Amino acid sequence: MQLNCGHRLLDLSRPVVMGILNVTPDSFSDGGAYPDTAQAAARARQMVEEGAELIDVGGESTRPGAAAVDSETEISRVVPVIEAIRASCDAVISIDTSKPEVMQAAVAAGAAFINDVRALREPGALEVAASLEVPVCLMHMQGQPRTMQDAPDYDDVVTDVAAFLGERVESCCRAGMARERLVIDPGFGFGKTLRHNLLLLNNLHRLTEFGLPVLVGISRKSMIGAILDRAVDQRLYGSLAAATISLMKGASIIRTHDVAPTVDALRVVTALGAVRK
Ligand code: YH5
Repeated sequence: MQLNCGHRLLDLSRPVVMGILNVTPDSFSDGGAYPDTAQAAARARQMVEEGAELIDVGGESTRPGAAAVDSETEISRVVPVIEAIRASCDAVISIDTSKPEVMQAAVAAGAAFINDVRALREPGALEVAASLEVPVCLMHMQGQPRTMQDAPDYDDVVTDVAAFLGERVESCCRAGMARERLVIDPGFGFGKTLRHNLLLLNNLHRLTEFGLPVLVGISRKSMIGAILDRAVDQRLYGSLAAATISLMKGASIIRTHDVAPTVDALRVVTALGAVRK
């Protein structure tokens, strides 16, 4: 499987690592109102050197309780960073947004992949994403970020998530998007209890039945914290175990904060392919 990202083809016959680059004000060490562009681009280059092929640039926090931002604010955060990354390395830049205006501005600035935790359900997002002709990751989320962890509820979480993603894939195709440009993601932690997350991880192979690449984001998330009873800065080893399981159950793209350790873990899994017995 390959993913056509305009200036680059992503080869999905081996695992691809997506490095996370948050450009929300609270994610930068200087604590200033705007993230420092040079600092963000340097972090992106470091992740690329460590083996990331995709850099996921996000200017909206989707953590429970985070304040909403308007599209102008989000654009002013992400566009300078995308331009700086594009000018200094050839990784594929992913824009983590749900807003059509931000998708448009980010792709114009050099992003070649859209990562939408709302799976193009915001008004206008489907049409704009279709017109931009870049790959899109469709993620499952139950509810809205502010309240999604209040009372997550499913008949059968794996079947429900698969049905949702299937419906979104159909909507995208009806809007004129090429099926070959779609990626799906169960959305770990987005309106899910620990039990829901574990059921999704253990049955991840069922999502590969769409014949589309599966992206997984578990890095440092609360499910790792809950299993291990560890704070967010102590979740690396647990996250590596989850990344390893994800790959063995069919994931193609792993979204992570910790690129170098994740690349090593995934290389160990990939080594099994050389013996096939
Ligand atoms: C995802 O799974 N997640 S943002 C809380 C944490 C640690 C990490 C409490 N965007 C995903 O990364 N996009 C996010 O510790 C995503 N898939 C895709 N496609 C949440 C996040 C995080 C939240």
